[in-house]
Amino acid sequence: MTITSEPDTHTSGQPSDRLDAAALLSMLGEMLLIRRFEERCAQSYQQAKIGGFCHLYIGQEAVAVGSISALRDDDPIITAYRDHGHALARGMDPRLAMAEMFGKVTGCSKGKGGSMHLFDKEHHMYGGHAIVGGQCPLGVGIAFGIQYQQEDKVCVCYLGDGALNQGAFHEAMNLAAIWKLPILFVVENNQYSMGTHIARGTSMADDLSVKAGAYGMRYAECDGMGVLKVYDCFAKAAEQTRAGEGPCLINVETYRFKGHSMSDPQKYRTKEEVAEFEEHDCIQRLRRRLLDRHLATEEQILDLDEKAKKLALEAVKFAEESPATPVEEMFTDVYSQPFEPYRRGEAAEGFRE
Ligand SMILES: Cc1ncc(C[n+]2csc(CCOP(=O)(O)OP(=O)(O)O)c2C)c(N)n1
Repeated sequence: MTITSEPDTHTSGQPSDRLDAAALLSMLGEMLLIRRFEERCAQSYQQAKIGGFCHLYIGQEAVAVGSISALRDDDPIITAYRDHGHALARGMDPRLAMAEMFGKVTGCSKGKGGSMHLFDKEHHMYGGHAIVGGQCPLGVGIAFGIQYQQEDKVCVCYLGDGALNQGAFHEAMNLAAIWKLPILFVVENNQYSMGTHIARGTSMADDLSVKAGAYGMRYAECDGMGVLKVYDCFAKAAEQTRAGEGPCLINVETYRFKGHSMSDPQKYRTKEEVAEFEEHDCIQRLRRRLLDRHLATEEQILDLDEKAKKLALEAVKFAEESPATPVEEMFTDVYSQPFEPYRRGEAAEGFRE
């Protein structure tokens, strides 16, 4: 499977054939919002307004937007720390996402999670997890809940290619397979795990289907620089899982245009390599398709971009003007039960009763 720079052409009879111009423009708008939002994140980080870690999703927007567009609104998703794109594609208010990164009390996790722990229960986005592969068993738990309560939902669990080599991933794959859980494991295969190329750190890197085969699980793969390719792949995989066919491992080939995190000198790859992948930019591919097929005008697309820039700027303003998270918040939202072992007295007594 190779990444191409073709403007999202594909054979007919695909689920995306049913998407009209408005739906395609909406997908383009979401990808633009993620891109512009992240450019503001980078700027704010450089201005020391964002602390801690910050991992940009720029280049990978088609993965979150294409996959989430193919799901139902209440299908739960869970991901790793490169989570801004998933949160926005899921419908999180960009202001809450930015305020979270600024450590403000108005953030989606009251400023206590930061960039790596965006969370939005209302939009069925269950994090943002910093431990590589840690979201996989959690995703299996969500999928088990769906099955146990006989709900008509599919959980989507995103992971980086680096997580393929974590024990947690394999334990999660095993349980999902033997219990036939409604979950899609999605490898956002951007080829690098920090500075390690997948070919150097992962066995059978050129054929990840063997990882699914080892667990008797379905496997699919798609070009992650084409939002409609991603959409088609997920529409089919989700439909099969919803029909009771169990989990699926999906390998989405993509590329991150920026460093692993904000502090990455990128000595492990050449500028030429990055430039080559930038030629396949998912935003440009969908833009070209819309223009070539006369589904949108240049002006409409520019308007969308202006809107995205405005929303990103408003998010920064909102975050800047919000109050910092007060220190007392350190002890709230730690346990779901009112048992707080670091506090003696009434709360703990009440819980024991
Ligand atoms: C269990 C664990 N080991 C190591 C780390 C340090 N670490 C943070 S990100 C990362 C690379 C993961 O790469 P990948 O899964 O491919 O995701 P990507 O950054 O490409 O999105 C590592 C090793 C960690 N967070 N958790």
